[in-house]
Amino acid sequence: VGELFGSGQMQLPFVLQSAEVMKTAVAHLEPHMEKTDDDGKGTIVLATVRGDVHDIGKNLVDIILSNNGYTVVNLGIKQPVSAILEAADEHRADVIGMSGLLVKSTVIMKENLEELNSRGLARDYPVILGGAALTRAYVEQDLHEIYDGEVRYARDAFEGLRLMDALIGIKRGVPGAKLPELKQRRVRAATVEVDERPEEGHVRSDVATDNPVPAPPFRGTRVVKGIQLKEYASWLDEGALFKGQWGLKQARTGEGPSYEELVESEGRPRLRGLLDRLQTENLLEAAVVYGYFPCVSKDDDLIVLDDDGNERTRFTFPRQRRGRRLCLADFFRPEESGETDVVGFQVVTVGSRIGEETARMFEANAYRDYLELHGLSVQLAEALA
Ligand code: B12
Repeated sequence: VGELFGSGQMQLPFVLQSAEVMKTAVAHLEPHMEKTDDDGKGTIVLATVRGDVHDIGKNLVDIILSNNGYTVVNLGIKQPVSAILEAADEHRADVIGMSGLLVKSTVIMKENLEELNSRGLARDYPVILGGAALTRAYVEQDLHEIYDGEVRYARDAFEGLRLMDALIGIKRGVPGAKLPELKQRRVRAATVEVDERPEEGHVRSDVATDNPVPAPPFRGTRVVKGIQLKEYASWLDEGALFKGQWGLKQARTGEGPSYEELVESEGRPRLRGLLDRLQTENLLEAAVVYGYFPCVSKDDDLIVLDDDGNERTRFTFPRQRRGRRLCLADFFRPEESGETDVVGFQVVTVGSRIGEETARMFEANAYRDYLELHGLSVQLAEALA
């Protein structure tokens, strides 16, 4: 099984299934094995950083590392650096792993590394960083430069495992243990020309301001509950589900089943099974709040008004720094036009029961079901939207 994990050519769903088998087998054997005094293979403290709630990726890392014999202290989401460091100290961690999917989290990770520096802990804790907003160059060049210890990027849980093996190997003096070469940027970041916004005044894009303001069907909000799965299931994006969430893809070697074959043999049958289950076990509580509000724009802001024309709330959007310099605010009538525009908002949910069910699956080591049901619920929320 270890070979399968390491190869990086395995399909994620099957890797998770193997992990389930391994965990069950170990749980069965453990009572019959002799206890030893050694500290185990190594310990990692894992956390999603402050302000970030994404935990699926981190939980996969937990599954893969713990099934390969590492002790994983999984702190959960939105963890401030102080909590991470306390846990690292308490559990005498060998490595710290931080996860984050928001662009904002890449900045938090940098601050966390600076905090480790300033507490003089950098030499004690090598750090592995992961999450879709990071790039290898940002971690292995920019962050590596500022961190006084070792910091590495893991594209996925398998790379995390290889790094963990290398870091622990080095720490324990295993012959031949070494980290892979650092990635160097081919082009220096500083040479990229950025067309900075002029200092004086504000640049609006060329988006038309004279198209007719649409008449909303109503003003204010409406709540819709009791929406049946069949009303939105047809909007499910299968590609996003199978590729993005479930990790179905052809092996990198080009051998084995193609993506299309996997969709037929694994994807669709399991999708049908899960959709049936969602129905019969009544796990979905789809609901929507939507509404239309008066608004105007000012520079990069969209100002949402109440019925008396007073500011209710305001969103500030980023503006392109090049080209047409578009900004979402430009698509609404400017305040100085004297006219009022209309904006529509929607919030959707598939309810909290499904979250409780996926949490139960993770606890029960049903990893493949956990990943698939979670991914499906995310894509069903998208479909509902
Ligand atoms: C599911 C999801 C959610 C779920 C999260 C549920 C949960 N329990 O995790 C919910 C609905 C709650 C959510 C909320 C939000 N989300 Co969201 N979400 C996603 C989505 C669709 C999938 C993420 C995911 O689970 N991927 C699957 C896992 C397996 O992949 P992964 O996390 O990258 O992990 C792998 C590797 O990166 C690596 N890895 C990751 N961490 C680590 C750590 C270590 C140590 C190692 C070794 C490896 C490693 O290994 C993992 C497995 O191989 C992404 C879009 C996308 N397709 O990526 C958006 C996305 C991440 N979300 C986004 C946003 C904006 C939000 C919200 C702010 C939305 C909002 N306006 O409220 C909130 C965030 C609130 C907050 N404060 O964090 C944006 C981020 C944009 C940005 N650039 O900042 C994305 C990219 C969507 C988009 N295109 O706009 N989200």
